[in-house]
Amino acid sequence: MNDILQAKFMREMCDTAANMYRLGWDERNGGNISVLLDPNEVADCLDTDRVLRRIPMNFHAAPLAGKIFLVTGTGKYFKNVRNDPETNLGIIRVSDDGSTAELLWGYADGGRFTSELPAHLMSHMVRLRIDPEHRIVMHTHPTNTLAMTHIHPLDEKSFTRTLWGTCTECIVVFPDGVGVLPWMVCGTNEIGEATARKMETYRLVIWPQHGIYGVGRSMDEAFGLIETVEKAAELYMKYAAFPVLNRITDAQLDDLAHAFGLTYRTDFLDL
Ligand code: 2HA
Ligand code: ZN
Repeated sequence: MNDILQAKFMREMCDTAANMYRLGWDERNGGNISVLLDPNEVADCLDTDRVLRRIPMNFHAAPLAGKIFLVTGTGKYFKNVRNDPETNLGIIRVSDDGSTAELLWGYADGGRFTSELPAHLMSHMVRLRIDPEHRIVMHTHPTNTLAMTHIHPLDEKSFTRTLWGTCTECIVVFPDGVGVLPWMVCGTNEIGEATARKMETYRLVIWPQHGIYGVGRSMDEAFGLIETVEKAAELYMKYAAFPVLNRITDAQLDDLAHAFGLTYRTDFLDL
């Protein structure tokens, strides 16, 4: 058996949580990450026949039956993940009927998975239908993105257009734009279902005055999407109060999309 703490997926989770904390996005227990694991990589470092605990999920995730996830723990701080992964993280397998999480490793102090598990697993279900190589769901509280939801209209067209307009790389990184939910109570099946519905067309979903979700095939992809939105929101927060003299026009964004061969939300521009 290999040492699970040295597994690539574990190191990547620890490094990512530490990095996000360092960026100031994950105060206290803010934020959560789930990673769909390769069963062979898990079997290299864990006896997958040994279930430590069975934890009810209070929603059904039957399409994910048998799938194994590395998930941050509820009430746990990103700041502490790297120093104590076995307490702050868990590896769960979705039971055959999709209603229970079978704990294979972690949550060593008797803890359990993030309160946002419904949004994570429902988003995994939707994204796996769209992209069989999908792996990561990431939720965090990036400062400027949250600030922007206080002062900018929340319709997806204008929010995306503003982000695209802040700097040239944005439309290249997220040509599919950003989904925006109305403010909702977090941690519920309802916000999970609403988030997953947005994930049918977006890889980024904003929860106003709360945070953001990003998804991807890799940690770098999910993180890179969120990082780019946060950079755009930071720029916006720096210039929003000033008279704007120069901006990227809709025609220029369209030129950029053509130059990069992008399929993008043309309905978010007025061409
Ligand atoms: O896990 O971020 O949305 C703490 C949160 C809840
Ligand atoms: Zn949150």
